Amino acid sequence: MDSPFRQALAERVIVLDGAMGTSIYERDLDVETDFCGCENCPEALLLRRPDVIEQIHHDFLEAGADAVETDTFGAMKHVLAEFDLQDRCFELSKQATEIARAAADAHSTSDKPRFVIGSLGPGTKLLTLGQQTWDVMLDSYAEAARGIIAGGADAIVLETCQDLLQIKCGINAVLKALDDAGRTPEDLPILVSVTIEQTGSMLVGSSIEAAAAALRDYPITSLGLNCATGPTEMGEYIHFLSRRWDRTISVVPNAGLPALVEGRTEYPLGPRDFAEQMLAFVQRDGVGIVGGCCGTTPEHIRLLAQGVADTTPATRKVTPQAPSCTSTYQPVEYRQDQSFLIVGERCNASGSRKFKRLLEEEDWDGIVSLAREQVRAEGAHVLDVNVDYAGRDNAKDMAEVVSRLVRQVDAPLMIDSTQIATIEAGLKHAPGKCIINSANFEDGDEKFDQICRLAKTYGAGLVIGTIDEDPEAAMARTADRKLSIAERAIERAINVHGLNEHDIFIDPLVLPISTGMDQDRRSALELVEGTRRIAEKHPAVQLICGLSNVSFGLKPVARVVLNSVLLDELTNAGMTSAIVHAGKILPLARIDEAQRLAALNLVYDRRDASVGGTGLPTHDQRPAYAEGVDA
Ligand code: THG
Repeated sequence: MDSPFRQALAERVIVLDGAMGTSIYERDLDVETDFCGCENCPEALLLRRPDVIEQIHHDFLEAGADAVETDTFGAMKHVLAEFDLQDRCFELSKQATEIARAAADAHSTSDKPRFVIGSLGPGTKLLTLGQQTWDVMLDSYAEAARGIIAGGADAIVLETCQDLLQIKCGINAVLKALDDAGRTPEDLPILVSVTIEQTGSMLVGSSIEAAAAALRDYPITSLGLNCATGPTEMGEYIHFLSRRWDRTISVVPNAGLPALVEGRTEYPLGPRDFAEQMLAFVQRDGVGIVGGCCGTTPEHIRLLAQGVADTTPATRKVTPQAPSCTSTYQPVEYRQDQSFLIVGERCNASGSRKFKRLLEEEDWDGIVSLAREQVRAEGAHVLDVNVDYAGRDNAKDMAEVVSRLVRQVDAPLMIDSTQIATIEAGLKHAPGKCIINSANFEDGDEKFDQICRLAKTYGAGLVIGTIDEDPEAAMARTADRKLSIAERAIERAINVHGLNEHDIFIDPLVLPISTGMDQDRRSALELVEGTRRIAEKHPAVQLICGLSNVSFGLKPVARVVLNSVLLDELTNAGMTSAIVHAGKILPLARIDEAQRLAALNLVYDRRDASVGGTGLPTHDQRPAYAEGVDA
């Protein structure tokens, strides 16, 4: 069931109103009597001067706006708290929405229905910079959203967003408020509008590419830009969205780049130029929502609405972004052209003595350096982060490490823990799109489901290991079991939890090969074969493994050779990603031929051939299923 607002969006370009903030401050209002002493709190006007807000709505509707935004930009509890109004969050949000509703209804006709969009701004605290916690912000946005829903809004916009973590939090808050009210984002759509500064990124540093990649799996109806600059400066980003964002795009610029003139902020773009530049977005980029931010007046909106009525929007041809995770700053595609997705293994308390020591010493800068080294010197695309360590508060450590890495290292994070609380602590601090490592069926469906829900809530990819409840053989040791557990996992993650196939990383599990135990000798070849079968049947899922596990117990030089040779076999079989010590993977050309063949003998469990290089095996000695592997 589509909402009237969504129907309208499907049929025509929607014109929003112009500036609320600058329209208020243009009026000669008194801080004490009109704002109740709350300077810079537009919501405070609702207490004694609702007529001002009503008039502003009326002026924009009269000018031809299809929709007005509520006076709730700062109506979240944590912002109202700065004026000691936090207890009135719901009431003010509802009242503001009712005022907009009444104005919109008064101007609605059957061929021009008018809409009310509940506005939620960024607040005054940045989550990613640690100025507030996820939980407090979630609660705060949810309360304001409840008021907006109760007041009868047609949609909710998270606007002027400066921080992807805040957007993820805000979306979850609105979803919660909708759910509490028995509503859904289908019948009350969520719109997201980010602010790209003149620097070319959001305040926290995210590019528009990162924003689009990190937000695409959320149930939002539109993505676009507002504030900071005029239309011209937004051109490049809107053009990107036009080609790569497969839903509606919104453009809500200021009336040009603000300039400080004699102590006053002035917006240089007049109504005619503003409308002209905006119509170019409709004609060229096929944007579906246009409107004005700071400095735009009813006259700007009048000319815009008139122009839109005579303009045919471009038909867009969208090629969605390749499936990606993101750092705070940039996306990183899951499928790398000339390589596998290299996940650096060294930020792991049980996988690196150095990291463990840094963690014990709480040397956070040292941890940042180790992370940077993997990216800069070793070529890691993504960083695995695992702080599981007996005797420490793992969730606290994860929060600490992640909050530093997301600011200081430009690589997406793989949040690695066996504990749900530790994983969630990491996700609550990461603005970008992470990958969770990992879920499995060892403890049955319930824990698997909990982790899938984390992936949905925080917008993350998910590694799933081929382990199930079977007490005899929990970890799949044969290619058959690897495939069958992988299929159970893929089916459940997609059909029960709505994850994308491309966001699932199946880990067919590498077990150490040379333990001396007979059953372990086949572990690498079962892995290669399992990888091949999973990749063949599910070409869209990602395949990953913790490569270094295979060579536990061997001498360091032997580990480098075995890991590198196995990796080559795996990538040829369809492995797309691996957790590795990136600096210790050698290209095959740099491995001595005898050592390479010895490693292959180990991988394929060719017991008759001597490990070490004499009596080199031929391809004929390889098992049948290794045919076609370019060894
Ligand atoms: N699958 C998934 N995640 C995983 C694993 C996996 N995460 C952890 C692990 N396995 C992958 N990471 C490592 C990290 C380090 C080592 C092995 C696997 C390792 N470290 C050296 C050692 O223990 O000998 C220590 C090196 C040092 O101290 O510097 O081998 O399979 N999904």
